[in-house]
Amino acid sequence: METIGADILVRCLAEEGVEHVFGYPGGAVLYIYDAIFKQDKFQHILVRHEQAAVHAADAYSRASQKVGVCIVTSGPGVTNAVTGIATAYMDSIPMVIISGQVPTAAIGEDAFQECDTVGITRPCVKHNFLVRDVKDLADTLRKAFYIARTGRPGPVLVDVPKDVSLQPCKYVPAKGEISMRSYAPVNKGHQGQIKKAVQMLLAAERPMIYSGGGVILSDASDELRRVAELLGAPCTNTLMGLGAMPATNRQFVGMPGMHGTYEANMAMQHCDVLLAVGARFDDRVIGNPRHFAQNARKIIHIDIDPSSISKRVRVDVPIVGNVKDVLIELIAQYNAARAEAKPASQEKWWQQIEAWRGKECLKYAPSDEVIKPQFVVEKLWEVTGGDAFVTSDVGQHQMWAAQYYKFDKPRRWINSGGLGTMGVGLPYAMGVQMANPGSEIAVITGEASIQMNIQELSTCQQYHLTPKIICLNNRFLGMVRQWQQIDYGSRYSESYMDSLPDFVKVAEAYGHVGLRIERPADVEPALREAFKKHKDRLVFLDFITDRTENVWPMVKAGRGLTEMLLGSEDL
Ligand SMILES: Cc1cc2nc3c(=O)[nH]c(=O)nc-3n(C[C@H](O)[C@H](O)[C@H](O)COP(=O)(O)OP(=O)(O)OC[C@H]3O[C@@H](n4cnc5c(N)ncnc54)[C@H](O)[C@@H]3O)c2cc1C
Ligand SMILES: Cc1ncc(C[n+]2csc(CCOP(=O)(O)OP(=O)(O)O)c2C)c(N)n1
Repeated sequence: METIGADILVRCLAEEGVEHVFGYPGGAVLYIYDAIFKQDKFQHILVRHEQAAVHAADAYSRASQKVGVCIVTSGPGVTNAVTGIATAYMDSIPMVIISGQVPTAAIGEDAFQECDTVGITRPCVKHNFLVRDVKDLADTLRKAFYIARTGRPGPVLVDVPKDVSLQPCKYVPAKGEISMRSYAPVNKGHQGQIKKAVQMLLAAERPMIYSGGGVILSDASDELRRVAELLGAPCTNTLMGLGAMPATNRQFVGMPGMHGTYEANMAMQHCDVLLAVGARFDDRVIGNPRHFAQNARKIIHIDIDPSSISKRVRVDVPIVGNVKDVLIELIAQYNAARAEAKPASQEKWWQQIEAWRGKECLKYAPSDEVIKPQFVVEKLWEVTGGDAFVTSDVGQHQMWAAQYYKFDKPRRWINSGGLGTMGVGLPYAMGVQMANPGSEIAVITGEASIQMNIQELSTCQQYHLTPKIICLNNRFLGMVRQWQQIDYGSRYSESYMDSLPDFVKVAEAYGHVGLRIERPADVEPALREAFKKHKDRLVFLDFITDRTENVWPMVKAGRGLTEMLLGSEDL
């Protein structure tokens, strides 16, 4: 039956099993919105700013493993969305962004609300398409979903000119899985390479597992835990991998890197075999690469993207493939091989790790007078039984959340690692709740970050979204202030937060509950009130915290991974 482009688009989304779409309308997408009005397969969530639509769709994916979907209009709709797209791209999140475009005949004419969407987004998408003919629309959308979720995942944008959404065409349902000659990601790892890795691991006296976001994206947390048990090795999770190995497991040594634990960084530096799984040797993780290379160790690197391998650090055994497939094969081969070759003893290695752990690098000075931000996160963990979905913004609060909320499950910790985008916290919570209705959700944020998308309190009211906002209010751009204190002679250039609103009143104005907490003794009761008494309300908890608390440990930019500052006494 003949229909129009907009209707085909909507049917393709339903075909992909899409249940939620985040978006904001405008002239170029009005036929699409008209088709949305006439369907009942998915719910559209109207945000208050396009940036938030992309972040919400991104978090929807992070929390559910589905492809997130959003729709924006041409011109400013697209440019507003770019920060969200780049954020998802840096963290390899599968998403499809549908953007409206001016009619094909007007492209290049400086038409009203025209921008070169394909050009603007090219460096921050996995792929993008401009659909010029309605006959290509369905196939293009199917390819977009396929590219977004396979291989190294990422955002894919489909630009749809207004006339294409109106052109008549026949809708033909999809026939089987897409195949593309020019795009064929490899899932299974090379058997010979896996064998080499197994031999190396069997001989290792100081093995170390360094796992990252790729484990979560590949849904391979169970396999990771099995490998860790089999090897008996310590395991660290990057900021993007938290929850893949349960934080309460004895073999977990904390996060590595700039604000990682002493024991994780020492083990990364001093191991003899490093098994890197779905992690990309980011500069915030390995510190100065020359310092990292000083210690001789063998590196095995499992990654689905060949371009990630030996990009920042030369590796000895590259294994290109999907983490889950490769770990399953590695477990089988390891079990078969260890019958003949006994693994080397790790007794001394574990004595050393326990000695490093004994430094208790995350210990902080408690206070009865002023609220310590770390204390709030610890209490949040207790009150939520360690089982909440936690989104965060970017800054010191993000690091305290990562350090003190012990994530035992994957996809519970939702934050922007690669781009480090302030303003994601609240829209991320919206996406998480749409994907997991009924779950407890906390947004750990700062008084600066929350103001970057605070208008979304209105979206939360409309769709009855009820995250608990934990604002660690230090009246500073805290992370900037910390760097200025340490590296710029305490010259606090423009890093204070003046003229702050009364967040309690702001929350109330949007129809929510607001609480201000100023004393340590009130922290736990306030959290209980928010999560129990106001279970079905959005609660904004404004915690007035210690102004000058710093995040420790810290590896300064450019320094070696083990050249750590453990506290202000090291300054
Ligand atoms: C203020 C701030 C401070 C930070 N400090 C730290 C810090 O102290 N420590 C820290 O760890 N991070 C820190 N980060 C985060 C850091 O910037 C990086 O985002 C993060 O370290 C990258 O994590 P990752 O290596 O796990 O890679 P990701 O970005 O998660 O990349 C995943 C890798 O896995 C691969 N992959 C994806 N899917 C698959 C699959 N199915 N199979 C196989 N491979 C796959 C990808 O190709 C990629 O190479 C900080 C960020 C901010 C904003
Ligand atoms: C969009 C954006 N602009 C600027 C920055 C740089 N930046 C990183 S952390 C930070 C301060 C964050 O302050 P706040 O939200 O109050 O959190 P705190 O560090 O105090 O916990 C800034 C400005 C950023 N990451 N993102």
